[in-house]
Amino acid sequence: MKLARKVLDGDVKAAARLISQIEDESPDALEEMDSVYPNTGRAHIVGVTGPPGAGKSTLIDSLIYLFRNKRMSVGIIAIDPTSALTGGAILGDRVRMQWHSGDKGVFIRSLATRGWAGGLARAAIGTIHVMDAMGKDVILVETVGSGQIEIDIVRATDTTIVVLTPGAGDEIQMMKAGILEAVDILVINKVDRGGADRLKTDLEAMLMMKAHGMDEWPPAIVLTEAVHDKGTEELMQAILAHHKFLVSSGGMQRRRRERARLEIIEAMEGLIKDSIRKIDQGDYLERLVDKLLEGKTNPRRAALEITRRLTIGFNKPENRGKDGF
Ligand SMILES: Nc1nc2c(ncn2[C@@H]2O[C@H](COP(=O)(O)OP(=O)(O)OP(=O)(O)O)[C@@H](O)[C@H]2O)c(=O)[nH]1
Ligand SMILES: [Mg+2]
Repeated sequence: MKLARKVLDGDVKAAARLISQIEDESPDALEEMDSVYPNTGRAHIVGVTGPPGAGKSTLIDSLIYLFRNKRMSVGIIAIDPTSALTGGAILGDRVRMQWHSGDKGVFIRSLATRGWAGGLARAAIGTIHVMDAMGKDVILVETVGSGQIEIDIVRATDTTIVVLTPGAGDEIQMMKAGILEAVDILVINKVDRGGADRLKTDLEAMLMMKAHGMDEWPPAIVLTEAVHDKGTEELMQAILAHHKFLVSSGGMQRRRRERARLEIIEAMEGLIKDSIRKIDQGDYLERLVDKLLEGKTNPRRAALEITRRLTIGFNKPENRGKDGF
């Protein structure tokens, strides 16, 4: 519980260590998080997604300044599912964003894939909670691409920003892949390259097809030139306006509920995967394999037998504390 207490006091080093424990799925982190969870729910969580190189980090860099000017503290989480392979993008983000490293109101953390994608989503949500408990007013989460991780992160945020650039047809494809359903603010960046109006018209047409009820937020489209810091003030205003809308419409509560549900499901998946791994290591599975080969069981019956055993395992008093059962 020692780290958590320091995190609640805004201690950056303690927060960094706790996040590493979360990434490593350390049992210590579980215990620490017991003290963190009750102190969350205050921050505005903003997801910034879009294709590689769209200008997400450059925009976030500007947003940090703008929020700091309003005396709001900021947390940044840069998630790169490919960095395990390339190692490049996150380093790039660090180099740019370390500008703010002397500022106590800014906390930046990168997360990379180590294992399965669900693990990364889990680590991201844990990191969001840590920054929230530290007292950050806004937490910006940058993700690249359009894979499952995006969808999971989008489900974990209050406001979803999608950054696009003119002249890229495949970006529209990404929108069709489901992100459009969740988008709150669409940014067309690199307006200096030309073709922004055309993209804007296309996007407006797509958004028109999405039905909007009276009590729904109509997605905003903001044009920016991140490298020249143009349009970024409008982007910040759109973020603040969406936050205000969420609070007054009850949408915030709905999203938080969805996030809590996602976390329980992630935790269940993790628990079950761990158990399967354990069973895979013992000879119990081998005995079932023998039985199957001898024609004494079938795969479904064997799986049911394992599941029954798991349930018993979860309910054992000595496991109760550990796994939260
Ligand atoms: N011409 C122009 N270039 C821009 C603009 N905004 C960003 N860039 C450049 O685009 C490149 C990519 O910018 P980043 O901010 O790293 O983009 P990103 O979306 O974070 O990239 P990844 O994290 O690698 O996916 C950089 O060289 C930026 O300087 C803009 O408005 N106009
Ligand atoms: Mg980036």
